[in-house]
Amino acid sequence: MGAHMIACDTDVLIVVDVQNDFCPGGRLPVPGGSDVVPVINRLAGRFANIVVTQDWHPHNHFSFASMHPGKQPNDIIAAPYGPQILWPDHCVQGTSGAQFHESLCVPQATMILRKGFHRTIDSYSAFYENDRQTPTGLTGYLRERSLTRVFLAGLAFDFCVRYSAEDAQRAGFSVFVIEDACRSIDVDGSAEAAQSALQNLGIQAIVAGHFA
Ligand code: VGL
Ligand code: ZN
Repeated sequence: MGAHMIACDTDVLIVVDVQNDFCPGGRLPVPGGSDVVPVINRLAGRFANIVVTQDWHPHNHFSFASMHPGKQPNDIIAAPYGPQILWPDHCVQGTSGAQFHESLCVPQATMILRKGFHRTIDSYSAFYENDRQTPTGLTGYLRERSLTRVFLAGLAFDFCVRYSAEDAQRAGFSVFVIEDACRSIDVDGSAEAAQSALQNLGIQAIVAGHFA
């Protein structure tokens, strides 16, 4: 990846979950979460194609610790589809916490993809829900628009960005994670686990400066 790389018409920037609840002051704050906003705003000017994702849960979502008596955020429960970390209530449909950070400026984005709306399935990836089987439709959207290279930025690196990257690669896209345009939640070593998972898969980590 050269230092003067400019995105072309097969490239799409996916801006993951830059929402108030994932920023300082929100319900599930990602440390330094709002720091990605100016980086993404600058990056966005380089892309002709941008998709924005929005975590969008019903108020009684299964991933909320509040739905499981005696459980706390960060506890892990056995879901039908495997282990599920429990979270504080966050990104509830229609609330201010679910809105995008007010300084996020990507008016040229052509699609807003909402995920996590099935009450009993969490959805980290922008492509598949956590059961690994329920598609969001994003693969079809990208393919129909002949977009082949996926660039990822946003929150949180160790959950939604990580699983979006893995699914995008599995679907056959070339995947790049713009590391300084992401921040991690980092529960129980999840940031390092995400880092090595992506590295082992050969998913390329780049920095925003590549687009300077
Ligand atoms: C996310 C935890 C729960 C994310 C969403 O956007 O990374 N993490 N819901
Ligand atoms: Zn969520």
